[in-house]
Amino acid sequence: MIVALTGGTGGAKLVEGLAAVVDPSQLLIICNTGDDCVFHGLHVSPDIDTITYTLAGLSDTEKGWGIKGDTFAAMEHLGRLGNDIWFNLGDRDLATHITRTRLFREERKLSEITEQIRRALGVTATILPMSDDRIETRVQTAAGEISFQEFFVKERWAPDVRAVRFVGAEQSRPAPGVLEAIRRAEAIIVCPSNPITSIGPILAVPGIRAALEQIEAPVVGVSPIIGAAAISGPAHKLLRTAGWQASALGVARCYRGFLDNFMIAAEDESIAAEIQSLGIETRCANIRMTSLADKRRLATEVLAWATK
Ligand code: FO1
Repeated sequence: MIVALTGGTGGAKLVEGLAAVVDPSQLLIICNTGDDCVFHGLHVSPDIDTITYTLAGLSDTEKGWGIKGDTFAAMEHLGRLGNDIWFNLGDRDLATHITRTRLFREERKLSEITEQIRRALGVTATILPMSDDRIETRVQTAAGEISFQEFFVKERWAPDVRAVRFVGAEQSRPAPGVLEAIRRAEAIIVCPSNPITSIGPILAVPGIRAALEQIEAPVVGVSPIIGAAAISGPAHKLLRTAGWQASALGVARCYRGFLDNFMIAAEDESIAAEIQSLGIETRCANIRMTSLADKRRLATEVLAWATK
């Protein structure tokens, strides 16, 4: 089983490539849920939905989230009725959140709900939330503490960030199957997601980081940063806030202890030796993924390295 840790749009691109080059029944995705939020009374799990839609071939790969071709009639009318509509929920996407919210009311766990929805959409790969417990990423800015989505979407990640915290992580437990999947994996892929707000919450669930450190199987990461800037989103900003250098070297130091191999951008060749000196095998590649061919190529390179 190939196990991938992911969150956000960057991770979903590599997952799409992995699913195109391995038998999806041999792929298990552990998803960040720190971005989860409640809008209009509905529970939204953005990173789980992005992965589910991606693997179902439904995702809007242009935007990187939601369902391709979705309409926003409900959003428009919600706005007309005076609701906040800065978080765009498409009409088909709303069906997912309505279903998830109903199942939560019927006291189902997030992992069970995720399984039911991915099976309904014909997804063969296994998708696990990092935890069934509620964990909320909160971002502290000069204007006070806001939710991750208020920071990322409403404020377009413009505010300076003083700190990020994962409320509920300390008391949380890995979702059923997460630790077993890590222990039995042939290889673990850390996708090019935001190290602080996508991979960080996964590592903050007690037991997950230790499991990654203990396993024999290789843990192979792909850098989400080229030079000093994230390929997409605020990773460079949040790395600095957390005291790490905003570079592939900073990410390597952040993952030190469980990362065995690190694929970085060809543009970052000058820091490869320094990452290597951390005891992390380092390779340079073209890590940009704009086409499906890019995603397949990078996934093939990562898997060849992870399963050699
Ligand atoms: N991102 C945006 O930039 N604007 C949006 O309006 C937006 C809506 C949205 C709805 C459902 C969903 O699953 C994701 C959505 N996202 C939106 C992306 C989301 O903020 C990110 O995917 C993650 O939370 C960041 O990793």
